[in-house]
Amino acid sequence: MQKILVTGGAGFIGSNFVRYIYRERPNWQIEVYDKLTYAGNKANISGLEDRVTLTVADICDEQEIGAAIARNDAVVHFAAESHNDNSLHHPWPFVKTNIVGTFRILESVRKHNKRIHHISTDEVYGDLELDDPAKFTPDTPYNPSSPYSSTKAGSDLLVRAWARSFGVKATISNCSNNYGPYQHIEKFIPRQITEILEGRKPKLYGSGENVRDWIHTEDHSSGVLSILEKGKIGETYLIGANGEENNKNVVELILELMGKNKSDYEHVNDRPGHDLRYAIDASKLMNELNWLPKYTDFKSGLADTIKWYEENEAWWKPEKQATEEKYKELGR
Ligand code: NAD
Ligand code: TDX
Repeated sequence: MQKILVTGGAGFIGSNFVRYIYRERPNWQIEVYDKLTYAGNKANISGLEDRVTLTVADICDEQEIGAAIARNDAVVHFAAESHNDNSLHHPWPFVKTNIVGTFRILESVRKHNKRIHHISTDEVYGDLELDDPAKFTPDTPYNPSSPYSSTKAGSDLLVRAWARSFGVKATISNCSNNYGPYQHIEKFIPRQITEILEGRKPKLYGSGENVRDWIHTEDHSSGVLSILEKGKIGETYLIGANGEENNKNVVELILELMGKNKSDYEHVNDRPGHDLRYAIDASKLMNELNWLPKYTDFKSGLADTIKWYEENEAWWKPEKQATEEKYKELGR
C-alpha cells in the first residue's frame, strides 16, 4: 500500500489517524478528503504537507469521491456526522452523510476494485444494563437507539452487503468512546475541560450513572492500522481498551486534575433515549491480529488531554460560544 484516502481526515479521530500514519508509515502518501463541516478543521493536519494533501469535498458527491478513490490504493472511511445530540434535533445530515455518503464510497470502491476499511461505533449494538457482565462482541445483534447510531448501523449493513454481494474488499471496525487531542468541544470530555477553563461548571446529563468505555485515540489508530494491513476481508473487529467509567467519575476526575473541588459540577437535562452503558470485548482483534492498547492509564491520558486544551485555547475558543448556545437551546 502506497497511497491512502482518509475521509473525514480533518476531524477528531481522522486527523489523529493521519498523524499516526504519517509517523508510522513514512513511505505512504495520504490524501485527506473532507467537507470541512463545523467539525472539520484544516489546522488539525497542518505541518504534514510533504506527504499529506487535502481535498475539500463532500463524500456524497459522486464525481469527486469517485475520482479520489480511483487515484488511491485504499480508503479508510471516517467521515460522518458524529454527535448524538445534534442527531436528535437535525437528523437529515446524518442520514445523508452516514448512509448516502457511505453508499457513494461503496459504489466507487466496487467500480475501481479498491480496498476499504469502514470506521464505525459500538453504539450500533444499543446499550447494556449497568450490572450486566456481558460486553459487546462482533456477534451482538444490532439495536441502535439514536438517529446517529441508526445511521451508522445502516452504513455498516451497506458495507457488509457490498462485501458479500459484490466481493468488495471491506473490513469494518466498531470502536468505543475516544478521547484525546483535537476532539470537538461539543463532546463530553472537552466540553467539561473548556467549561472549567472558562470559569463555569461541568454539566452532567441526568444522574451521571451512564457508563462509557474510554479508549485513547492513539489506540484506536493502531487498531485501525492493524486491521487495514492484516485484517481478514469481510470481517468485523471491535476496538476497545477495557476503559469503563461512569460519567460522574469522569467529571470528578477532571475537576480533581484541574485543581477544583470534586463536587463543583451541575446536573442538566438528560439526553432523550440516553444509552445507559457501552462495553467492548476486543478479544478477536487481540487474539487474531495481536493488537494491544498502550494508553490504558485513563488518569494520565486525561491529564495529557487537559494539558492539550489548556495549551491550545486558540484552537477551541472560536467554537466555544456557538457550541454553548446550541446547548442552551436544548437546556443542556
Ligand atoms: P468528527 O465529527 O470529529 O469528524 C468528522 C469529520 O468528517 C469532520 O472533519 C467533517 O468535516 C467530516 N465530514 C462530515 N460530513 C462529511 C461529508 N459529507 N463529506 C466529507 N467529509 C465530511 O468525528 P469523530 O469523532 O472524529 O468520528 C470519526 C468517525 O469515527 C465517525 O465515523 C464516527 O462514527 C466514528 N467513531 C467515533 C467515536 C468517538 O468516540 N468520537 C467512536 C467510535 C467511532
Ligand atoms: O455535556 C455533556 N454532559 C454529559 O453528561 C455531554 C456533551 C455529554 N454527556 C454524557 C452523554 C454520554 O453519556 O457523556 C457521555 C458521552 O457523551 P458524548 O461525548 O456526546 O458521546 P456519546 O454520545 O457516548 O458518543 C460518542 O461515542 C461514540 C461519540 O460522539 C460518537 O461519535 C461515537 O460513536
